Amino acid sequence: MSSTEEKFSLKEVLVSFKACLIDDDKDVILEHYVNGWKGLVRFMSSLGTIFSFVSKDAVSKIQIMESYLAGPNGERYRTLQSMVEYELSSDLVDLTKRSDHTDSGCRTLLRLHRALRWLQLFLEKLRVSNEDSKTSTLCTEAYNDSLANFHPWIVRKAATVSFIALPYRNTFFEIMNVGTTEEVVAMLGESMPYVTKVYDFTQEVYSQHNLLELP
Ligand code: 1Q0
Repeated sequence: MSSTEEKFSLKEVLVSFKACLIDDDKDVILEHYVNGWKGLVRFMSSLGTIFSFVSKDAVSKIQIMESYLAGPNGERYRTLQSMVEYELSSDLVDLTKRSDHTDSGCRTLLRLHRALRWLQLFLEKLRVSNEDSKTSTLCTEAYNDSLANFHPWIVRKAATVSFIALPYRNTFFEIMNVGTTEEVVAMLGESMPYVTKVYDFTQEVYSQHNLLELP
């Protein structure tokens, strides 16, 4: 294990979502947003190969976003607002049916954005849970109230079956590498408001531009 992996803690990942917010919480820096997701996927990998079908999809979406960020128009992808303005004004988004721009930044980020809602619900449930709470139940409830609404039956089935393999709450908290249960709860209480702000702001921008149903 490398030294960076040893130090890996969920707190550092959630801090990326704090670093996202600029201009009085009126914009989101995409580089930090993507880094937050990279950290989350790394965390998910430590839960075992059962989630590899999830991480594969998440990694491919992260890579799409990274290629835009590092590409010739990278500056246009610096923030959420600049990406939306650039892609819409340059006709780079398939609005009703996937055709010429199957992997626009807008549709790719929308998938991550929907997953962020799951994360928000799941972590909040974990924060207020007690020792007897089952992580698989919390995760399933969070999923059913968010991402599941956008997934076909077969994906929902695969996802809910994989949740059964989630470790107990204590093990989960240990993997987070934050400290005692009290410290985990405090850390979640401190960082979740930033995740919520990022989620709410993204939702607002997508809603304003009618982008919430991108194919
Ligand atoms: C901790 C357990 C992880 C459970 C992850 C829950 C999400 C289930 C999602 C199932 C996704 C199935 C794969 C494919 C889906 C795609 O069809 C779909 C749509 O994309 P497209 O291109 O076909 O239109 N993709 C998505 O919906 C994106 C899904 C991304 C999910 C990313 C999840 C990353 C998870 C990180 C785990 C963080 C753990 C947090 C720490 C917990 C602390 C205790």
